[in-house]
Amino acid sequence: MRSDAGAHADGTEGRGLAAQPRPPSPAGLPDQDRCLVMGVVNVTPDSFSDGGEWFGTDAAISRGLELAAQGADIVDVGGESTRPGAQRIAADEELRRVGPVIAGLAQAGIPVSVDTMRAEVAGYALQAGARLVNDVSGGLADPHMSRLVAAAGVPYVVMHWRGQSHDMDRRAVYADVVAEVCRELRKRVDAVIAEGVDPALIVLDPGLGFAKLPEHNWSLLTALDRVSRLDGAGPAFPVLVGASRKRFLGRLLAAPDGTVRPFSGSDDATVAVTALAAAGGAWCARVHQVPANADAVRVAEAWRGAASPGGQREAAVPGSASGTPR
Ligand code: PMM
Repeated sequence: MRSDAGAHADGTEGRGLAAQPRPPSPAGLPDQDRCLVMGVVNVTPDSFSDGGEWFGTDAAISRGLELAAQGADIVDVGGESTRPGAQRIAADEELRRVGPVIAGLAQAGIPVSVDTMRAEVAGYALQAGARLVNDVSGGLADPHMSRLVAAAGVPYVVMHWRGQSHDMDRRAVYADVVAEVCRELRKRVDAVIAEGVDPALIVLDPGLGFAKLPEHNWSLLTALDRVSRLDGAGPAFPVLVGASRKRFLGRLLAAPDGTVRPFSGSDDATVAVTALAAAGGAWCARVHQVPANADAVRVAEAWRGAASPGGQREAAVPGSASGTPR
């Protein structure tokens, strides 16, 4: 007798990496026949992954322009570090950091997202031209955020989050991480919809590294289809994955003596995760280094195309022609 293992809520059988169709982009954002690439500009002196590198308006704008030229579909601008143990900064300082950078990039025609937990900062960022609010707290840090996003009618990233960075590591306790993350995200989705956010504008994010141990991150990465449907049979939400330069990659790549690989040495591993997540149906990968990730999402799309019913579909690569010998 056939086992039900691998059967999905929508009746499709598990087909490995290419099992699930990818939901389209929310209105107002780039839509491609592949996973998108979000390039990161942290306008902070102390972010875990690139702190200090782009601290300053001119340096940050130049970096954002460079990321877009390298193939970023969206540039994510943040002014507050969320590295484990980080303390919060004042809202006016956050605004001072991100406001001119967002304005400069938006004026250049680049799709910009603002990475903030504060409604006040999000409001100014939207006025400056941001098209997406990326809230790592999923609306929990600021009770005004959902209403602001609802009134603005812009896409909203709702990330799984259990509390501020200064003590998030002690919250990394799960009996079944995928089920619990889906359940907690479901509560946030219901709450923001109740505040008026259009479900069609919601993007989900499992919150890799936020109150997660390495094993939690890996479990979530291999269950993106469950995250996308919040472990139920409802419609799929687009899923954003932020694995880039996170500690779990540095730990995976530790030297034989146990020395954790520095974050800048995990860019190749980030590309591998991007390829796997994109092949698994992720909508967007948030990364610090764009070029190889832009290649990876195209490889993944070719993989998905070949694995889909009918197979052998060409990836949407400019200049590619079906039947061209390789
Ligand atoms: N991670 C960081 C910051 N913002 N936003 C989303 N949506 N998802 C993430 O995983 C995420 C994020 C922390 O990374 P960084 O400070 O090294 O950029």
